[in-house]
Amino acid sequence: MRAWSAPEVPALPATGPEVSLFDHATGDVVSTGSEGQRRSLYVCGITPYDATHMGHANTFLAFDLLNRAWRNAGHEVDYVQNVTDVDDPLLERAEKVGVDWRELAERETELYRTDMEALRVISPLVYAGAVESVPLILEMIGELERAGAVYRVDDDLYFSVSADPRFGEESRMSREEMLAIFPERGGDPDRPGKKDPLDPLIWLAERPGEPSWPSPYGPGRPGWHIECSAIALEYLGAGFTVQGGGSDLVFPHHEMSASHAHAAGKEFARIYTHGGMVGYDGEKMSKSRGNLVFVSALRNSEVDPMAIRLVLLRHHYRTDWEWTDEQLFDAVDTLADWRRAVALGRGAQAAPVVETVLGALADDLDAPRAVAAVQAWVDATLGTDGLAETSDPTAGEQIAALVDAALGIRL
Ligand code: 5CA
Ligand code: ZN
Repeated sequence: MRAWSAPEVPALPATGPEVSLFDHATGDVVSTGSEGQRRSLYVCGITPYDATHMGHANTFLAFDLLNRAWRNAGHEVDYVQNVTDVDDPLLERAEKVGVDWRELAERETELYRTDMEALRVISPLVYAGAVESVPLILEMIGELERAGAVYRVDDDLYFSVSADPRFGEESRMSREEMLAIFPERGGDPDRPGKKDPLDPLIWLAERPGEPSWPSPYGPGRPGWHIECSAIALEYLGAGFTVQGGGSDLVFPHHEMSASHAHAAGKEFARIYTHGGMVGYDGEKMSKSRGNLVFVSALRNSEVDPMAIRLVLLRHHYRTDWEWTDEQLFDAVDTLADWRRAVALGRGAQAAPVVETVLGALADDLDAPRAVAAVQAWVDATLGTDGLAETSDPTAGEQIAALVDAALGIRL
């Protein structure tokens, strides 16, 4: 599937430090460094039945910061993202609004692409839909079947979590916690005939009126977790660097995706990292609750996407927070100051700011610290009467390049 156009990213004069990141599986901030120059990232993408909201934007921006931090540290980055273009919520919404599910998915995916472009998010090298990935998914189900990890309930196929001795390593949840969350996140613990209530569906036999694809197991469609497992392993290979997504995916989604790989005798990600949940009006922003602030709606009312980006960057990616319009108004004013300061050309010394910003981002993507360092430079530059002896003749240019390359904000 086509991704979106990548923004131009200026090269920086300085190289950033090696990046460290919080890993959910170990509970520690760990180095993302490993052998070689390549780093690889898989981020769980949208289910395209509605427009991109601030929660989605926050997650994709967090991993855009990682992509940028790696590039600024001199690495090449293989970035893959999926789009869940066939799944229950998409089919339900299509039915409800009387639109063909393919048309709904294509329309919302296209809107998402324009939102990502406007927010200057670097596009993935591979943007893979579930539908186009059915052959890969069937191959992986075959591998799991040969490993004895698959069984039938009626005509549906389930994955046996007991086939993975490492099951639970990613989320580090107790069985009780898993059992409590599983039904809220698409699981069906009570279905008769399952070997373990936590076993997830990997192939759903054709239901009347729903799309299906032929398979050796009968016509049907893929389960959700196997989609990400198969796509990540195909395009990034076993043992890729980071699996990313929002914290709503810690369990079961990322646990099951990893488990499928383990049961097939493969490593999955080295590090599991999650963005915090963005709320609005007291609750997690979600399509099912309907408490949404859409990126496209703000863009349609002439809001500068760079101001949206700045609002998100002012929160550490791992924290949960609430969107308010005041933060947006404030970001609009801040951006105006930043633009005024870099337009002066000459300003306070830029080199220490470059070092602080790259260092903050390499330290578990500490964007608020990076933003504060830029703000301090802006305050010093705008507060300077005339040209101080220590002023830097090309500071404006350097800071603009830094803010663009590291934070993704074009001034
Ligand atoms: N297609 C699946 C992932 S394979 C999915 O979760 N789709 S989604 O459209 O519901 O979410 C897309 C991405 O945004 C996921 O990484 C999800 O974790 C993240 N996300 C969803 N809601 C929020 C929110 N309120 N705050 C932060 N991130 C969110
Ligand atoms: Zn996923």
